Amino acid sequence: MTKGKDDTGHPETGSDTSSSGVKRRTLIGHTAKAAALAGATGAAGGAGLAAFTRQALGQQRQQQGGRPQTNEVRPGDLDEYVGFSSSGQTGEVRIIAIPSMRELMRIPVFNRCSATGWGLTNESRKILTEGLLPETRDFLKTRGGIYLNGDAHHPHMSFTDGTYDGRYVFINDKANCRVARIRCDIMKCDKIIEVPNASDIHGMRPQKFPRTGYIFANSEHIIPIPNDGKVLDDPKNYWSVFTAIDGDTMKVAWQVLVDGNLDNCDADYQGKYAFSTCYNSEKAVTTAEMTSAEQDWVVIFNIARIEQAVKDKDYKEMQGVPVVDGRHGSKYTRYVPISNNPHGCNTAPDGIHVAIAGKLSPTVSLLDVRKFDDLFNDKIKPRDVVVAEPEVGLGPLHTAFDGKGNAYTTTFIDSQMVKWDMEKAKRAFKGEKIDPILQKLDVHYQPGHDHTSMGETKEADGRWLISLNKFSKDRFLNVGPLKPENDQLIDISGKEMKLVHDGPSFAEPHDICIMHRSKINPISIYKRNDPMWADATAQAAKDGVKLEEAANVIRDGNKVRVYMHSIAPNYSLEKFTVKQGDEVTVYVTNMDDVEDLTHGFTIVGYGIAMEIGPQATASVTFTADRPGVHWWYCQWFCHALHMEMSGRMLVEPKAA
Ligand code: K7E
Ligand code: CUA
Ligand code: CA
Repeated sequence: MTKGKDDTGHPETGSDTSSSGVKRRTLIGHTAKAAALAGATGAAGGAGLAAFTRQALGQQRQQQGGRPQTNEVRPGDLDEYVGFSSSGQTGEVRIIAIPSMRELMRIPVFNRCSATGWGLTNESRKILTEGLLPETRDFLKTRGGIYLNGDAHHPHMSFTDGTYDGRYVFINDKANCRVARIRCDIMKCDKIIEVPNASDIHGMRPQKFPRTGYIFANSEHIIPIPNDGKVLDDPKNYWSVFTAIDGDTMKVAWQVLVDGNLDNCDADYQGKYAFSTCYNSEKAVTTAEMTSAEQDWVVIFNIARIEQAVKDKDYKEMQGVPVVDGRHGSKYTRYVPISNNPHGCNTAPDGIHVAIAGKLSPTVSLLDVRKFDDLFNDKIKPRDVVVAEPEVGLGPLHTAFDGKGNAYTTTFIDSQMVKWDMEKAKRAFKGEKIDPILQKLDVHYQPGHDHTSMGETKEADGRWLISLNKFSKDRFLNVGPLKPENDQLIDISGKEMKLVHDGPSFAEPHDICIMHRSKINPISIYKRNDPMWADATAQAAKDGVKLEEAANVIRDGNKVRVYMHSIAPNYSLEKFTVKQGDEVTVYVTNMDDVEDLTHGFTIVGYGIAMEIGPQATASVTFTADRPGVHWWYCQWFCHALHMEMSGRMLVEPKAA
C-alpha cells in the first residue's frame, strides 16, 4: 500500500474517506437511509445523492414552514452552491462556496502563482505560451517568455442544452487579449489562446445551445487591423471584431468585423443568435467623444448565416482567421439602437428575453429573441425587437434573473439592486399605467455585475443573488488606502430581497457564475495518464525512464534531466549533482495515492517552486548558474516529517 496521510500521523479527521470508500461526511451528515444508499452506490454516487437529498430538504423546508432559507453553514457542513469568481486584475479564477461565501480555491490562469508554480513549471508555461500569436511570442522573448498579468472578467461554465454541464469554465483576459479554459475535473487551466485581430477581449460567453460549442468573445477597443504600425492616429480605420472560438479545440473558428466597438455579449437558448453591446458607436478615442451620441447599439450576430459565409468563402483571411464583414448593411448582423453607452447583456432563463443595461441611460432595454428572425428577414425594424424599457435608476450595469419572471439590475450610481417584473415592464412599455419596479435594495457600494444561482441557465432557481460591489468603503475594518471589494449575498427566495452577507474580496472580481454543487464533480486524485504532463511522459520514455519509479539523472550534453518520485516524506533522490551552467529539468512524480496529499518542490535560492498533486507529475527547467549546495524541500505540508522532506542539488562551480 502506498504510504500516505492516513498512516502518517495526520489526525484522522483530516481524512474524508473511510476504508470502505464511503465519504465519512455522507455517513455523518445525513439520514441512515441516505448513508445506506450512498454505501451502495460508492463515494461519488453517495456525494451526488447527498447533494440531491440536501437540495430536496432545503426546498421542503422552504415550502413547509414558509421559513426563510438561511445562509448559515455550520462547521463541517457543505455549501449548496459553487461560484466561479473572476478576480479582475489579479488574473486568476476563485471558487467561492455559497451561501457561506467561503473562498475554497484559487485557480491560477493569467497570473503567476507562488504556491503552485503556475508560470514556472514546464506544464504551465506550455499552456501559457502555446496559444500565443507568433509575434507575441517574439515580443515576449526578452520579457521572460510569458505575460505576467491578466485581467479576468467573465467566468462562464460550458453548457449543454441550456444548462451547465460541468466540463469547463472559460474566462477572458481583457489585458492581453486571451481566452482561457479551466478543466472542471481537476480545476486547473488547460488551454489559453490569444485572439488575433483584437484588442482587449472583454465580453465573453459560451454558446448555451445545443452545447458549447462556441465561446463568443468581444474585442473591446477599436484598433487598426492589422495593428502593425502602418495606421496610427487615424481612428476612422480602427475596428473591432466579434470572435467565435471552438470550445473543444480552443481554436478561433471565425470572426466578424463590426462598426463601433464591442462591450459585453451573450447568446440565446436556441443556438441561432449571439449579441453584443456597443458603447462606442462614435468610433471615438476620448471619453467625451465616446459619450457624445444619443444612442449606441446592440449588434446581433446570425450564427447560421456567418457559418454559411465561412463555407462560401465570403470572408477575408486575417492572421489565419476567416473574418466576415458584419458592418452596417451586412446580412450577417443587425444593429439595434440603444441609448446611451449600454453595458450589460444578459439573456433571461425564459429563453426569450435579453436585458441590455443602459449605463448612461437609466433604462434597461428588453429584447425579444423571437423577433430576431423577422429582423434578419427585414420584416421589422431594429427597434421593433425592444419589448420593454423600464427606468430602473442611475447607472444600470448588469441584470440577473430568478427564473420566476423577475429581473435584478445593478445600478452603479444609485448603489442599488433593483428588482423588476419583466411582464409588467412589457405592459408599461405598451402604455399601461403600471410600475414594474418591485423593490430597490441598497448595496454597498457601486455594484457592477450581479448573478443569481443557476441564473444564466434555463434552470434558474431563484435562491441566491450576489452583488459584486466595486467599493467597500466603511463596510470592513480599514486596511489602508487599498480597500477590498464587497461581494454581497442577497437572499431572493422570498418576496423581498434580503441582504445577508458582506464578503470582502481582493481586486477585483467582476463577475461570478453560480451553480448548484451537483453540477460539478471534480476528482481528488489525478489519473496517471493525464495529458497535462504528456511531454514529461514522452521525454521520460525517450530516456528509458518510468516516471512512477524514477530516481534517475540523465546527462545530455549540457542538459541534465533529473527524474524523481515522491512518497511522503521522501523523494526518491536525496541529492543530484550538476555543473554550473547546465540546463536542468527536474521531473517529480507524486506517487502518493491519497486524497489531499499534495507535495511540493522548492529549490532554495533558485526561484523554483511547484505543486505536485497526488499521482501527478510536474516539471521545471532552469539554468544551474549558482554554484554550491542548494537544498530542495517540499512546501506543501504533507506528513509529520514534512520538514525533513528535502534533498540537495550540488552545483559544481565552473573551472576558473
Ligand atoms: Cu461590467 Cu468587464 Cu463584465 Cu466589470 S464588465 S462590471
Ligand atoms: Cu511532501 Cu511536504
Ligand atoms: Ca457612445
